[in-house]
Amino acid sequence: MPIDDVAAQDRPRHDWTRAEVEALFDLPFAELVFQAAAVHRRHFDPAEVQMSQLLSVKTGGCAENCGYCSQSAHFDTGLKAEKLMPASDVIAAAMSAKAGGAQRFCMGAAWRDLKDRDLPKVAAMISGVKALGLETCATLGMLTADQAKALKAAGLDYYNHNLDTSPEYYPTVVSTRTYDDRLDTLAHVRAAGMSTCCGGIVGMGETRSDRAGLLQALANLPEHPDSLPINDLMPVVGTPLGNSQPVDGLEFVRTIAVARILCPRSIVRLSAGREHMSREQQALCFLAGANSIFIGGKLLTTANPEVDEDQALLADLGMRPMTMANEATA
Ligand code: SAM
Ligand code: DTB
Ligand code: SF4
Repeated sequence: MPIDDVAAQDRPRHDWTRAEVEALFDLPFAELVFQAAAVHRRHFDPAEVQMSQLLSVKTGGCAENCGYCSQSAHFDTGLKAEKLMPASDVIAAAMSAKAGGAQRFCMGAAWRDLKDRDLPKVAAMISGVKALGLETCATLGMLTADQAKALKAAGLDYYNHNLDTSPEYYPTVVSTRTYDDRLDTLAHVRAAGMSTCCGGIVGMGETRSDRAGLLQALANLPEHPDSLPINDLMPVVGTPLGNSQPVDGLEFVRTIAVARILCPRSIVRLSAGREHMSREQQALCFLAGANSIFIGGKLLTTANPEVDEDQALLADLGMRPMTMANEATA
């Protein structure tokens, strides 16, 4: 194939129709994974995996009613609410995450929106973590345009704000905010010059068409998310989705594969849910184009594989940490 055609085949598209995305989902499994793996190899070294680590810097008591979340004040999940952590404790946790192999440190707060009074403390955490040589990410709920600029100025590289599911299924999962609220915050994050981390959750009782709708919405954003996390629901007792039927493992792999095809240059994260996935399912996800994971034994409030387990998995698969931009010339 002429070089121009090779380049053109993965030109970012922002005009995907639902029918096109559903048609990808409907491909025979091996054909879909083969196509996704081919896209993956054109843009990334398939042996490389980016590693992020999460810390809940403010836990529980959240005013939103996201039906999947352990931290919503609307549900009795038995989680103990905690105040915003001191910046020094967050920086100490980031230091040990770095020692365990993390490349990006993601600070999560159970807030509906960031309050200006908390900005100085959050900014101190961000600049302290950045000074350790880690990439910084935060997920703090809705932001104003000015708050996004302030976080960028403090050294924030990524902001996580998920669309979670299709626009039409969203109101059945959360009713205290709208899809448009999410899109507004994402626009502020892009305008401030930060990278976006934006994805969703499968296994919330949604249909395949909803999964297609989520990926369509992500791909049709003005810019593809820089990081695209696909979470498999961690069912939390006491939440409305605590008894959800788990999504089939092959369907989860399909979701990763379609994300990779729609957003060829995004880092696609095999996010929450690895705790209940086999090594073989995770290997299929990597083959289908996932190239990022959360490491450390805990996500925000729920379990994640231990570091030694992941080291063994990656060694057995012949995979290694992704070369980061700031290391490329070293
Ligand atoms: N409060 C902020 C917000 O909602 O944007 C940040 C924290 S929130 C916990 C970040 C994301 O974690 C959610 O958007 C959702 O996609 C994911 N998440 C939360 N609970 C989850 C669960 N039980 N299983 C899988 N993913 C979950
Ligand atoms: C994302 O998409 N998943 C992460 C991160 N972004 C913030 C959060 C997963 C949370 C899983 C449930 C918990 O541990 O509370
Ligand atoms: Fe609050 Fe975020 Fe949990 Fe929703 S997902 S209840 S906004 S912490």
